[in-house]
Amino acid sequence: MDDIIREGDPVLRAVAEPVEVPLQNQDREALQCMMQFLKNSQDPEMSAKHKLRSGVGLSANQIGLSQRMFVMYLKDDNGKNVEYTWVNPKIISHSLAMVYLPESEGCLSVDRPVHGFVPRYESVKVRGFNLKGEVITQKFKGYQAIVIQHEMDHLDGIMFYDRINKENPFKLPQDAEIRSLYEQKGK
Ligand code: SB7
Ligand code: NI
Repeated sequence: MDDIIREGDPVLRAVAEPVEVPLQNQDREALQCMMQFLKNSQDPEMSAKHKLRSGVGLSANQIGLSQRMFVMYLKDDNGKNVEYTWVNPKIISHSLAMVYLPESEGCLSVDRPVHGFVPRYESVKVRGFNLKGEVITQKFKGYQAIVIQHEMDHLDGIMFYDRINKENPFKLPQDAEIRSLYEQKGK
């Protein structure tokens, strides 16, 4: 955790630079290291031994690299572990409908609880490069879409709490269809 950059550091507020593709060895190694961190953070023994906070995503500026890349390691809808490495990702389309996590979001770079709703698109289509430098286009919905948008925000110097309503943290946008991630669609 000592290597994770915390809020207050300007690198978290900078717009990260595009990554050279095909990937340089050092960039590939950084991504592999970030992925290993996420896996360790979710491994009970490893996380206890090294006092790690569990994380499902990590962007490069959170380890001090102002580059447009991040990793994700989480369970898909079938409970299967999936891993993604994204380099120079772009959201090429998204739903109009939005969702929020009722328990709010957290961030490895933020050491305090932050309450409030963070509106996110319910689904996003992302195009970018993977670790091998291949172009990938993939659609994400629900929790994975929320995590993707949290990480993409990091690349633009945006923190999740920037998107929480300042007057009332639990006020939802009026101009969008929005529901809790755990509520049925169309409710
Ligand atoms: C809840 C947690 C995350 C994203 C969206 C909702 C990831 C937290 C770990 N990170 O700080 C990644 O940037
Ligand atoms: Ni974060």
